[in-house]
Amino acid sequence: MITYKEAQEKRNQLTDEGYCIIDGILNESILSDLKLATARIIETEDKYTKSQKNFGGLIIDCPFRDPNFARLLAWQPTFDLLHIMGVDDIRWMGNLFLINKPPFSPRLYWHQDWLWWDEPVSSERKPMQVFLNYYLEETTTENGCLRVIPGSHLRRNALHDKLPVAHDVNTKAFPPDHPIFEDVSDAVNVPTPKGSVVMGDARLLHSTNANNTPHQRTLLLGWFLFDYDKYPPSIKEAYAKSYYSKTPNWWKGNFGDPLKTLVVDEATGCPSTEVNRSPGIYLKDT
Ligand SMILES: O=C(O)CCC(=O)C(=O)O
Repeated sequence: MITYKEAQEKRNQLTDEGYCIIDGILNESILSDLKLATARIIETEDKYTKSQKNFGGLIIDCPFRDPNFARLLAWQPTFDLLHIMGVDDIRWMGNLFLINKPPFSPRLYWHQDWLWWDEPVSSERKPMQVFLNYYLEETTTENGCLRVIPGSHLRRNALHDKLPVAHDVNTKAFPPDHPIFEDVSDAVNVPTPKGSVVMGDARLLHSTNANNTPHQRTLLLGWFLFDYDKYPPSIKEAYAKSYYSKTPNWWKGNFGDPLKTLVVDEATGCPSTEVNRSPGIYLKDT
């Protein structure tokens, strides 16, 4: 179990650098169940994976395809840790992306995922929307581990001006020497042991290495909102409009019960902010 001091160090790293890694958060029991669940989906989606090879593999939003995904999304050791890290009122955005990098597949492109760049809160240090990447296999620079640019969630980087709007792009249209795949000098690799979780601020520039091995590697990525009670009403409303309706598709039986308290609030009718994925004046130069 992580100590209070270690949890504060993780919290500081998430705030200052935009990410942190916690090893050994998943035990063997849930890991083997998740491996079986994801293997079944990967097999069914084989055609998709093959057709999307240039996109770095399979990326599919599938929270309701297996009850073990509910177990993962409400994983108590993660929530216990987040509370020690000082995170309150955690909500779930209703998604879980299975990301599978097949053998010998290319890099994922540089991008950030913050949706509300018109909002002044975008320049604040505290993490708001955070990805939790649960790695089911060990990742290394050889099999395509995550890369990040520490601090790029708070400070403008040369790459920001060269990148197209994230997830709007057909990466097949970009040659391998395009800046979205660039080897920037301030990037760091984030190798992970299996069963670890990487937490990342939605504003952080991130990508992955290519998988240059004959083995696939898989992770499950869920988006969470930290300290949701402190969000500006315009952002809460925007999440309500985009994500509230995704969550009533609960699993059969009571698997999803622990997640019900994590759903974002319903829309209230107050003015909501519009999606703007491009950092503007609220991303500072220094
Ligand atoms: O593949 C990974 O390790 C991370 C992928 C990721 O964070 C993303 O697709 O945004």
